[in-house]
Amino acid sequence: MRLQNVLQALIFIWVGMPSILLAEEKPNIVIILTDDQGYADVSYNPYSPPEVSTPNIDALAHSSIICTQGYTSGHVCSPTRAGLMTGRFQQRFGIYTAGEGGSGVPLDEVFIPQRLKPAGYVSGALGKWHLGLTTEYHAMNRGFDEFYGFMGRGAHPYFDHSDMDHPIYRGLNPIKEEGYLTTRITEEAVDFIDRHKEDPFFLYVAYNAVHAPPEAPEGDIKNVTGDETRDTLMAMIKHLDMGVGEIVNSLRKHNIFDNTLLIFLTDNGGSGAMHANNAPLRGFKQMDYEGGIHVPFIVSWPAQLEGGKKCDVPMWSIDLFATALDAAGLPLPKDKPLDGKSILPALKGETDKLHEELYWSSAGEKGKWAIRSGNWKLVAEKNRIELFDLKKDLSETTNLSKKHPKVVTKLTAKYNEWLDKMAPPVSKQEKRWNPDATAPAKKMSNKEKKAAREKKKAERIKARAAEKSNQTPGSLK
Ligand SMILES: [Ca+2]
Repeated sequence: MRLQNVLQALIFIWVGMPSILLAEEKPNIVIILTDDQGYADVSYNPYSPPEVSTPNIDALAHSSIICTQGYTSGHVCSPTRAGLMTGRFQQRFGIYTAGEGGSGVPLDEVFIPQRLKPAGYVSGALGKWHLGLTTEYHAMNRGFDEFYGFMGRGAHPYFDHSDMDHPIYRGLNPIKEEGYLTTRITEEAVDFIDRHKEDPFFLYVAYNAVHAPPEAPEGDIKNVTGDETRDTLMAMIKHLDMGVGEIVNSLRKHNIFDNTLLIFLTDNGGSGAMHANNAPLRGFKQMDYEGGIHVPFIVSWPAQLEGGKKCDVPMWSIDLFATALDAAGLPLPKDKPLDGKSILPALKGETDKLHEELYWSSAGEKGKWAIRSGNWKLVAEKNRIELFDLKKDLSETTNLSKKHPKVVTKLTAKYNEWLDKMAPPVSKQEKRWNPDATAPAKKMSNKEKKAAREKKKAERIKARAAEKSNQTPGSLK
């Protein structure tokens, strides 16, 4: 080799080195998303009742930053997931309800792993997908390199995986599976970390625990509260907590915990049907009171964030996309601009505000929506609007709408302005609740009555046909 070539080679190595080093320093990103877990069903919450014991989640919380004002963008499973995976208001692409999200996120939306891939990230999704049932909406076709879990519907049995209409998949292939699903998801997470410890990776662990059905290994169900569902829920939480512990241990074992951005949160508030406890918050899943949308939210990244702290800045699940890009040193996309923001500046104490407003809407059918602006929050259902001051009244006990009508008017206008920019619901339900749609019919002639009956019949036939082709059971959230 001539001297000039040697020099050129040396320069090449020298210039190339920083980027190689940088590539090695890219953090792993792990999102643990639990399902329907109560706000007080983590024992680090001082309001947690005595039967709740989550030692592993507590240990993680105490070494991390506890985000005390962490929200999800939906009060049920699928809309939250759609917002989380796209970093955008899910209403931007017409998803307001679980049925709409479960039928599939429009294919022109971009998911987190698609943006991380160019930076060398390998991505895995585990557990519950609930963002479309058919192949084109499968995690493997939305940027993930690996998938283990089930695709559609909110619920999946924990022990019996024999229903091959709704199978467990590995990658794109349905598999015959055995074992307690929470444990299986944990094993898959640990295996993923073992195999990819040398790469920067993005691991999305979407436990279906502790969503219905209430099922746990028999020996773990202790008669503690006198409430069988609650006791079963505790056993389910025990396995979920063990899973979080194993994921953390696995990262520690490989010496990659410090440079892993790990976010733990729940997809919506605890479920009333599962006897969850959301203290001190009001309400449950499917509501826009705090108990439906304000969730356990923990962020760990020892290499960059000082742990053992709390962050009181309002933030939400939609922010995780921008946060992942920020952590990976990647630019924000210009196409499909994100509505979420990186939460890292808030976690580092560099800002005390990320969003002027947070919005919730499940569109017209149920007529539920909410907006949070500073400490004010409006919660609406049909024509009832309540106003709360969350700073003084986190439990939303005192409706201040009569005392502060101007605040109600201002926030209602802001909500309407926001909703105007959102897409119509993909299910064709109305965007806004329409009181006339359910009003009793005025006096009609027999001829008019007959015409109305025929119109309704045609609509029913059409809806049934749409439901058939959609294949998403509307009752499952
Ligand atoms: Ca859920």
